[in-house]
Amino acid sequence: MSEVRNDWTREEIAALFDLPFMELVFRAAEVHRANHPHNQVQLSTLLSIKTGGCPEDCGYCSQSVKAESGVKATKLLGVQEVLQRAAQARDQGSTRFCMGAAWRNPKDRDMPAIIEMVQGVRAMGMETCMTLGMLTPAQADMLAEAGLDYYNHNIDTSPERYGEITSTRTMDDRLDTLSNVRGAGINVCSGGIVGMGETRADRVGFVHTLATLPSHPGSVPINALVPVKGTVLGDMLADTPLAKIDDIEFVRTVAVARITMPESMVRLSAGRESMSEATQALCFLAGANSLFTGDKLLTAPNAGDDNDAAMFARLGITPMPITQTEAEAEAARMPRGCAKLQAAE
Ligand code: SAM
Ligand code: DTB
Ligand code: SF4
Repeated sequence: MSEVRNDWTREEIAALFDLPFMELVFRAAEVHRANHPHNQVQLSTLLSIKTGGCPEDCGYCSQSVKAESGVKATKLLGVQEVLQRAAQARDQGSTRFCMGAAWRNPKDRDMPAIIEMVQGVRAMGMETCMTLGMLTPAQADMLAEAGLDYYNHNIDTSPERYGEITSTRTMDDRLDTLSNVRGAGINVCSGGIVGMGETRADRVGFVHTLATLPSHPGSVPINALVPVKGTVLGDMLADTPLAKIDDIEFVRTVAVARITMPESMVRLSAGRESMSEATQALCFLAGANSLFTGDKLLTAPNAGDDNDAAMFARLGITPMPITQTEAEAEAARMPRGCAKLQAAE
């Protein structure tokens, strides 16, 4: 097992990024093998339970009201429809069901339906995850009470760059919600996006922010920007193709996340649809051990189950059974009273 540290410095993280590529990947693979079954990858499935019309202005997102992406706003899906989709995902081998809503924050009137969704999906034997925007401590407590396993809330980029990507909230707002989630005893899922035209220093600051949280997120999604026409960043990338992140730098980011957060699940998230199988294989070698299944993310296309099954067969990867991920979740979860006490300090 590797030592779990929360006192990483930016200099240490920058030095990891600077390592010769083979050395970096080798070290990341060592950390991966010491902490996880290295030929297994966790399968999670995403469902957009409320799409589009979001009042926030995240420059990458097709669901912002500010984007001219053609994504239509919908109402919150009904509980039965969500449960049906979860059952399909479970039957296809997925062990975690992540429900996403294009909200700045959930309204109290939405909470009863959200709670029913969590309870229903959990009753099917899947791990539950929600991503609904900012949460108050009381809302986080309600979700914990319902049995929610994970809450996804990404920090997206470095603290320095955050204001250029989103202006309707701050990085501190994001960190406050993460603290409310931790305080309620729910496991944190937090990561971000690379390939938004950021610098290496921003990627260092991004990983540093995650790796120095009071406890490492149980899951760390690393998204490669899906450039969507009509969004600020999608259009910027279309005009300046050189800003696109190169595959080796993407793998470096995965490797540094693995080394600095040895026990976390590192999820290869958005962007796989346009990523070669060879690059994905390098990411798995560098410690990525989770991905999203299916042919759709929230609004953007994903690799698709058939392609993934073929890739797993070629690479000798098997889906991670839930017993493994549940055991890790339990290990990562603090007793609720203890978490509340710590949050109150
Ligand atoms: N509204 C909630 C929120 O912002 O937390 C939940 C949904 S939001 C779509 C979840 C995450 O998806 C974002 O934080 C971002 O990291 C990622 N994401 C959104 N659009 C993306 C894109 N075009 N490419 C890559 N990642 C994206
Ligand atoms: C995360 O980090 N990536 C997922 C999940 N958490 C919610 C979302 C990816 C969204 C990709 C763009 C889209 O589908 O609109
Ligand atoms: Fe809204 Fe989330 Fe998209 Fe930002 S990332 S615009 S908060 S749905």
